[in-house]
Amino acid sequence: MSDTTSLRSAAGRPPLSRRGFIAGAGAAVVLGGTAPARAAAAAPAAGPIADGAHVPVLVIGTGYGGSVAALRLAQAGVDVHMVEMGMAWDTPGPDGKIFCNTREPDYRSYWLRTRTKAPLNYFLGFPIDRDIPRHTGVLDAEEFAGITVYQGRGVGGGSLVNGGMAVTPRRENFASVLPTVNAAEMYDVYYPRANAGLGVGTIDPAWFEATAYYQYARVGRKHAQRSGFPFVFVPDVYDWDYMKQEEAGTVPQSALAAEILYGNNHGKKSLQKTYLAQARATGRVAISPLHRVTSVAPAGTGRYAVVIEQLGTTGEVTATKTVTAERVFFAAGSVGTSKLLVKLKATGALPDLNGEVGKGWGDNGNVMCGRANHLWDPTGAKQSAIPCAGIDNWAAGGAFAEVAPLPTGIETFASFYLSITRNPNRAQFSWNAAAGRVELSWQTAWKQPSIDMAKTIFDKINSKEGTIYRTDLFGVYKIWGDHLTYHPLGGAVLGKATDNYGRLSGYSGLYVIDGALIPGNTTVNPFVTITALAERNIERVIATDL
Ligand code: FAE
Repeated sequence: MSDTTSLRSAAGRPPLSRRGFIAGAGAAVVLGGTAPARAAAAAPAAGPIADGAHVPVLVIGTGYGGSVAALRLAQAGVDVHMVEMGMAWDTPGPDGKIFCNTREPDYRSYWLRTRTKAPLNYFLGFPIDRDIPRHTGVLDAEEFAGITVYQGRGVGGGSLVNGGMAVTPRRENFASVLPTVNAAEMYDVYYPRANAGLGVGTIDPAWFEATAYYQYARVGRKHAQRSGFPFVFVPDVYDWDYMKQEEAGTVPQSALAAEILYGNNHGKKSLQKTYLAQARATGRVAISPLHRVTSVAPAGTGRYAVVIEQLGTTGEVTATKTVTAERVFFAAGSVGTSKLLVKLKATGALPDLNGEVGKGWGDNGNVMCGRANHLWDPTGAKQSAIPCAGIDNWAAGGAFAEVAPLPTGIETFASFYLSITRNPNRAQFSWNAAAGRVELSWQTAWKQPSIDMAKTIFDKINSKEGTIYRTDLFGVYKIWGDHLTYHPLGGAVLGKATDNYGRLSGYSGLYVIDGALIPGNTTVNPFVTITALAERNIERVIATDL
């Protein structure tokens, strides 16, 4: 599957590696190719995409939107090349594991940083970040002036680093999520299709009640219910049977060994195990990891020229390639797609993109906080890293709070929450020509509505329980984690920067198919909605454009 070769190295240092790639079908098959053309392409390509290659379809990014597009196009008989700036993540490091855990972040943890940037960066008032070797690690903490945006880097995108919480928004809220999309179609066809494709399941309620690893969630439930808030189980793509076996000691531990933020070695059904595995099995999908797209521009005769930088594992550019494609799908995530489109419009590569490009970006109202419980309410030294439940106060207070783990390995008496709130603020990406970079107009103060909405839950719980907020998790005497988001959405909004199916305005054959389409908020965790929308859009594109 990959040629990445790892050599043992000193602990914590990156192994020497040749650049990895995943080779599927050959590239040069005409869109909708005939059977003979297909047979000619069946031999796996011998390496990553070559300079000067022509491909029918090029997909930028291998997260949810990109994976759905690749699978459905391949099933329709179209050969696809996926270009991914992150690594393949299919080869163990010196410790025999592909990913490191949250307690011992090493060179694999962060994307091109020399110091970790943990979302929860203080403990007991002390900073916990540490030095690490610069490496193309799996989690990017991308810093803009007013917000740090966490994103997955590698084949599988955000599915490599996320909590796997697979939540379909309540139907009554859908109109606020995607106002131009037919809700009946989404709930009858595309949400079910996405949930099936992702392998979504729910925790066994009896095991939930019994296991020490969800004591923290049971404490969260008790406090929510005593204050009159609905407590709901949340589906997840983690293999719940595997987690039971982890507890029984019959398989290697993963969720129960604090593996989440920097990747999960076993039980989580990331896209590599679902959509991308199916896509590769068609023989029509090739993936080039450690390849970053920097430009897309018309090349005449209905083709686009795509400029790609090949990266080494310390981030150095080792080659620059230009390939052509008849169709290009932007699936680089909300930030990646928006940054590319804004730059390409401003610098004259794609001048006919409309003025909506870069607009309508939101943080899904993310805000974090912790509560200090009484000594008779321990949350457990053992905690599963996979969240399984939340507190739903959306209708009354504009907040849905995930009861999140704090898998430190010691008893903290802390309850920890990631709230998704109805924050109305929207930011815009713009090109700073002098600095040669794309900037985002978000301001930290714009989190205040999120804090106010989260307080509708936690002020009440604190008052009922006689407890207080933790002030030692995000700094010294700082209650709110208001500096970040895990859920970037928007920047190329459906029906504004694109038509109602993701076709970019101004350019036939260019599409957006990721979180950039969604205008800033999904009311719950976003990847099921990103996947379902991609399923809807690609079905239409295959039916009408190919
Ligand atoms: P994404 O998955 O981000 O994929 C984009 C891909 O494009 C990435 O692999 C990039 O490396 C790649 N890329 C970017 N720029 C380029 C370029 N120029 N050239 C080549 N490749 C490029 O996009 N959501 C949930 O629903 N439930 C959760 O429990 C949850 N937990 C999360 C926890 C964390 C720590 C984080 C960071 C996110 C979490 N999310 C969760 C959010 C979720 O992962 C995110 O919404 C989706 O991954 C976004 O999907 P996209 O397809 O838009």
